[in-house]
Formats: sequence, C-alpha cells, structure tokens
Amino acid sequence: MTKGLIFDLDGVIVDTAKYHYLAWKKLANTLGFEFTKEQNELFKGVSRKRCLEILLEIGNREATQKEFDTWMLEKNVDYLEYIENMDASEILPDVPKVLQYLKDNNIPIALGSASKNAQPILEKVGLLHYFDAIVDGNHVTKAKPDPEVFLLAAKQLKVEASDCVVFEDAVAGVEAANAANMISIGIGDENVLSEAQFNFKDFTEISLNFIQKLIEK
Ligand code: B16
Ligand code: MG
Repeated sequence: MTKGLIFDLDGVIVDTAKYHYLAWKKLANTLGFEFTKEQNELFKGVSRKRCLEILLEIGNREATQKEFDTWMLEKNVDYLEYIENMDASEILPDVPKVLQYLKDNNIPIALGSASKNAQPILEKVGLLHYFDAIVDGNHVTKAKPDPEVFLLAAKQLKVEASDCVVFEDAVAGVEAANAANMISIGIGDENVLSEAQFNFKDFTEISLNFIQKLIEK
C-alpha cells in the first residue's frame, strides 16, 4: 500500500510565524493598538482573512469591506518584505533529513498549508523539488479545521486518505488531519496538540526508524 506524507509549512518546515507576527503587529500599531506574541499564537494555521477578523476583535475595531481588503493587502505586502531574504538557514532542524529519506524510498510528498505564499517560500529555502504536490491557501475554499486541504493533497498524490500521514503544528491542522481520517503527527507542545495520534517537539525527536514504520504500516 503506497503511503503519502503531507507537511504543513509554517511551524513544521519553517518558522514563518515570526514574520507573520511582525506584519500583523505593524498593522495593529498603525490602527492604534498593541498585538502581543501570545496573541499571535491564535493565528497559527489560521487563514489570512480569519487572522484579520481576530486582529480586529482584539483591537475592538470595525472595518468596512474596503478597509478590510486594504488591510489584508497591506499586511501581505509587509509580510512579503519580511520573507524576501529567507534562505535554507531557516529550515527547521532535521526536516531535510526526513524529506530526503522519503524521496530515497519513493514516498510521495505533499505540502498542505493555509498560506497563499507557500510555493515561493519553499523555493527560497530550496525545498520545492521534494514536493510532488502543493496544496495551499490558493487551492482551497474551506480553511483548516476543514479537511479539504489534506484531502486535496491525497488526491493529487493519488493516495487514499487513510494511507496519508500529516505533520502539523496547529490545533486546527491536527483536527483537519483527523477529520480526513489520516494519521496526525503533532509537532510542538503535546499539551496543546493533544488530539494528535503522535506527538514530537520537533523533527530532531523523530527517528528514521519511526518514519520507516509509518511508511511500512
Ligand atoms: P498567508 P500554515 C499558515 O501557515 C500560518 O500558520 C498562519 O499564521 C497564516 O495566517 C496562514 O498560513 C496564511 O498565510 O497570509 O501567507 O496566506 O501553518 O498553514 O503553513
Ligand atoms: Mg502550521
């Protein structure tokens, strides 16, 4: 039975959360309120549109549709500036080791991310060539925790959903993987990601032996 492995981007492959934070903070400050790193935790795995809705709730601000669209655009322009110079040094530890192992074993690999900037980020850090399919915020109509992003990834890999494994750092992403009937692997705080079937702090904790077991099952 062929397995398919699906990776989230932010928090799993690279830490782009810090750049999202800077861009959202800049917008909040422009609008006259503060936005903390703790509040930024709420944004992980969440779509850009939903992030702005939450930000406006935090700042107790209303927006016309035109303002809303303008602020989403401004945030993204700033975010693109922050990620402009990303390179391979920003790849999270041991991620290339796992991707290379999967490639060596002919296991299809997909990206399943909420970000609309996923492909250029993979290009910048030099990992694009590992991916057989890229499903991101440009391809889905329903955000995580809806399973759409992962189901679409499985379809593109031509692998049954129940034969897929998902690496996720966000609660909504773990929920989406579980809803897709896939094996969910939480990367990060196991108390936060308690719904995941397996938990690891990061990829340095994941042995190639464990990966081998996953692809053999
Ligand atoms: P963009 P992931 C998510 O990436 C981020 O965690 C989340 O904070 C961000 O709002 C979302 O992508 C959309 O990103 O503004 O680039 O479209 O974790 O799903 O890879
Ligand atoms: Mg993530």
